[in-house]
Order: sequence, then C-alpha cells, then structure tokens
Amino acid sequence: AAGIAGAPAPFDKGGVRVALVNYLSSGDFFQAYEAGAQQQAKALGIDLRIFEGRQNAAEQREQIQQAINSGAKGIVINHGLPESLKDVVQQAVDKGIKVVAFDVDIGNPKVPQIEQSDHALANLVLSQVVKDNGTAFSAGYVYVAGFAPLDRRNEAWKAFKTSHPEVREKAQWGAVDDQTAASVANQANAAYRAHPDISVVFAPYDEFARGASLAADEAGIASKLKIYSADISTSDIEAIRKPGSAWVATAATNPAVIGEVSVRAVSLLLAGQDPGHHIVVEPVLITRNDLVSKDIKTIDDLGRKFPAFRASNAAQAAWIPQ
Ligand code: SR1
Repeated sequence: AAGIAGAPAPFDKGGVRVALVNYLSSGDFFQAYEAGAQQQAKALGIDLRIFEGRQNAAEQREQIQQAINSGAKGIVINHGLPESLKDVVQQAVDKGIKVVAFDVDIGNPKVPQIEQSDHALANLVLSQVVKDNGTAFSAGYVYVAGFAPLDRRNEAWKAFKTSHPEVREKAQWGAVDDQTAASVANQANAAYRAHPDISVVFAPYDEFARGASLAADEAGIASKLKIYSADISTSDIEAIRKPGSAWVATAATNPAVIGEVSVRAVSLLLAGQDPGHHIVVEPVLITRNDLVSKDIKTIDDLGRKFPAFRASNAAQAAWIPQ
C-alpha cells in the first residue's frame, strides 16, 4: 500500500502491518465494526490482518501470539476475557508492539481502552423506559456477566432499580454464543410464560433484543411488551420499525465508527502520538418514533439524520485520512 504524503513514519511509507484480533465476530455489530476497521486501515495504507473471533479464549490468545510472530507492528483487540489476555498482551508490549483494546480492560497502562460510554448508553435508554412506562412495572432483564460493556450496563441497571424501587425485576436470562438471538429467544419464551406480568424488557445488546422480540412475536404478546436495547444495524432498524413490534428503542453508537476509531488509536501510537488512555465514543438514543417520523430505514439514513452517529473525533489527527 502507498504511504501518505506528509504523514509521520511509518505511515509515510505505507504497508504498516496491524492485526485485529476479535473475540466475537458474528452478529451485525461485530461485522460492522470489522468493516469500519478495514475501511480506516485502507485509508491509512495499513495491511490489516483480521483474526475471526469464535468466543474461544484459548484461540484468541493463540491468534495474538500469531500476530506477534507475524511481525505485526500494532494489534487491536476487540473484546475478550481479561485474565486470558493479560500475559500475552504484555509479551506484545514488551516486544515494542503497540496495542489498543476495545471493550476489554486489560489493566495495562500501555494499552489504551476504547469504549462506548456504556453507563451513558444504558441511562439514555432507561430514561426512555421511564418516559414510556412510568416508574412502576414488572421487568425482564437480559444479561450475561463477564463482558465489559454488559457489566458496565449492568451497573447502570442496578443503580436504576435502586432509584426506582417500584421497578420489579421478575426474571433475568441471557446467552452469548454462536446463535445468541435464537438462544435468548428460547429463554425469553420460558420467562414470558412464567411471568406474564412482565411489560418491559431491558435487553442491552441488539442480539438480546432480537431474541426477546422474536419470542414476544411467537408468544403473541408483542402488543403488551416493550423492549429496550443497545446497538443498531439496518436489520435492527427494520425490526424496530415493523408494525406492532415490541422493540421500541435503543441507544447506540455506530459500530463502524468504533472500528475506525480503534484503527486510528493504534495508528497514533505507532506514529509516537498519544491517543489518550480512555477513548470514548458517545451513544445516541434512537426510538421507533424517530425512525418512522424521520423515515429512517438504514444505517446510512441514520447517519444523515443524526450527524453524531456518522463520525467521531476520537483518536483523530490532521494527518489521518477519513
Ligand atoms: C457480548 S458484548 C456485546 C456488546 O459489545 C459491544 O459493546 C456492543 O455494543 C454489544 O452490545
């Protein structure tokens, strides 16, 4: 790849080798994240090698090892289990490889952390929950512990329940696997049958919300249930807009933009510049009403109507092409 005129080394020459090592790759969010990373890499003349994530901690460690041995100058880690990554990331750092991590706290001062401001994201959508449902209702909650963004959203949910004592959490369920939405739908089905008074579901991951919504349709209860999520994709927009859908609002960043930010952050480190230790991309609240009244049918439409969704200034520098 060609270098960028006027850019600092090594980007003046091009062909900088960077690895993106994923823990999760399936689902709209992670596909869009990878596409954004690839796009920003191309603009920077980076030779980006993407390692697919299969939710396998041992495999992700092995992939980081492979990235180190392949001569990668930078590594982006997307999700993962901190305990299984710390030592192998330290090995990379000790070899002078620049590392950044999205949504996994490696606890290494040399490794900048990229995240979506998950407390704000949860609080945005929970404020919509109160607007639509008041402060007294029975809720279902979809959660799996151990994923940094879900754990941070969980802190917000716990604080919300404390400050809203008449919100009764009747059931909690969740799964993250290679067919998350289907697994969550099966569990939701049982929860809806056991707790017919559930009127609100907080499902802060779009695959969770898709499953919760599918189960509501199957049980014929979509009209008496409201589902609130995180994340957005073109197929999520379609599901939220569907007449009679229980899925009514989400708070989200643009996952492609986070992929871009991740590649820019590692590039700044490679150029000897400081992207900051905490790099945050702020979410926006999106309701069905917004989507319908503004005639938003795709992610591109969303970017046109919500400029904050289109791009982020995080980890930016004048020499980095958009
Ligand atoms: C299993 S963790 C899923 C979350 O990771 C990203 O932060 C997305 O927002 C998604 O909700």
